[in-house]
Amino acid sequence: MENMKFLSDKPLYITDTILRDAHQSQAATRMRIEDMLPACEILDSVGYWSLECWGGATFDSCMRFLKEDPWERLRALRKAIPNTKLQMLFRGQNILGYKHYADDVVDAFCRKSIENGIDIIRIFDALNDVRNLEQAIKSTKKYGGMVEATLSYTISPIHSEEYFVKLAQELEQMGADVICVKDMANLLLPMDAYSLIKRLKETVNVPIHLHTHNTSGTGDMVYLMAAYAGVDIVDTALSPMANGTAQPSTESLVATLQGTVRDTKLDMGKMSDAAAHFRKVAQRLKDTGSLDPKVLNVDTNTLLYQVPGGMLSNLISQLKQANKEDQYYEVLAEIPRVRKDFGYPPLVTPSSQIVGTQAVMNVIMGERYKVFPKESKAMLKGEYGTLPGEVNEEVRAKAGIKPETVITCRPADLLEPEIEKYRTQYADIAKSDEDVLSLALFPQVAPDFLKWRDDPNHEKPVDEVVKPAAPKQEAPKPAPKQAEPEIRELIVEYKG
Ligand SMILES: [Mn+2]
Repeated sequence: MENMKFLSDKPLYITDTILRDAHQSQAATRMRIEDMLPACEILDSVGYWSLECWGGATFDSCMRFLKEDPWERLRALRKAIPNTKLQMLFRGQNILGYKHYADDVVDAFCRKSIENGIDIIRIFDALNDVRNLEQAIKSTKKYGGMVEATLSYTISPIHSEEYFVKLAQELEQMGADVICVKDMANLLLPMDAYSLIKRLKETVNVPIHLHTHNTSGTGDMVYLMAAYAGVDIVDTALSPMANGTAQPSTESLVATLQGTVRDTKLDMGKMSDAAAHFRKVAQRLKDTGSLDPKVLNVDTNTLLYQVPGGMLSNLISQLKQANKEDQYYEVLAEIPRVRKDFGYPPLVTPSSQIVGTQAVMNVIMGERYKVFPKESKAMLKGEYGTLPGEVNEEVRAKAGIKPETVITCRPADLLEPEIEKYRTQYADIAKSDEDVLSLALFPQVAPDFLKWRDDPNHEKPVDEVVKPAAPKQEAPKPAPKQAEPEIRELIVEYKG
């Protein structure tokens, strides 16, 4: 140990993801508010820096699968957790949806999130186009929230350490209170983590928050090396839903650092009590088939193909549906090629769905780029922002996009204010501004949900029990009406 020196002497702060990313990554975001509330008092007393509990896929999942009002969930959590900061994940100009929204919608969403109980908003953009973070950063600050501006970490010829250090400087200048390194696919290796965190600490003044998963089995080592390099905060999950596609376990890291200068000072006894509760929840999710134990295995394909773990399981189920399971490895090999043609976007919602779907189409159609889902075209046209690297112009031409029509301004500058339009459109079903936002983000799901919610005779859904060995089941979806396939219909629930 003589050669290893901590580059910080402050306690390491912990964000626990048990209420959001842990079950999003392991159990298709199926944890319900009833699973959370009994443990809230104890979670609130552990001493966490924050609890991640909202945003990401939880909003969609609440309405689509659980028949829960996501806003009501947030208010219930805030009431039950009065002392610990509550944190959410926010996709920049995409908010919690899959397309760009106008600035007034982004502003209203930040405002309502904070009013209903959120303290910290982690804001990312799939392409790391900082213009897509501008409005969310501005609005979060305006309503008194803390901004965690985020680097979507990936590996490519474009994404060097230098690239991320420069990006972090930019985000600090834009007003970030904290910089998050979001390694959604567990691609950041321990030695690279040490080097990157050290550089970031030397370059920016705001705290650095590291987020990884344990998909490829390196997560604990990543956090230990980052702790040595002086990272301020890391994301872990309580042990019952830790590891595999979720975060490394909180208790293991806390124990590792005990007695060092970076001792987290978190209460192991209280965490053990909270874990006893979530073990039961994890068991229920296993019994109902939402938590497939396969996600707990180390999957080193992530390291080989640079594809997030959740994306792999989705590819398998998509190929099964198309009866093309035998082409799994062809699709895996096609993903990096599509990614290169598209200018190396990091693979995170929604770019992971877009690149993944395009790769599936390229393989199962028997001809590359015979079909372009409309989201692929939008991405190549610049509608999601500037792609990090050079786009293959032949591919762009095949998609029918002329180079001179590619959008180079901030995409949201082309959008007129939308919130009044939504308010009018949904006047008959929206009971609040929060409802208007739910409807604006999920027009296919929210109307039915709100009708169900406001029906005094509605029945609570019962868990559909899936045999443990059976594949995950999705709610039946209406057949797509468009001529072009819709991402959402083809590939659902990639995890980010
Ligand atoms: Mn994540």
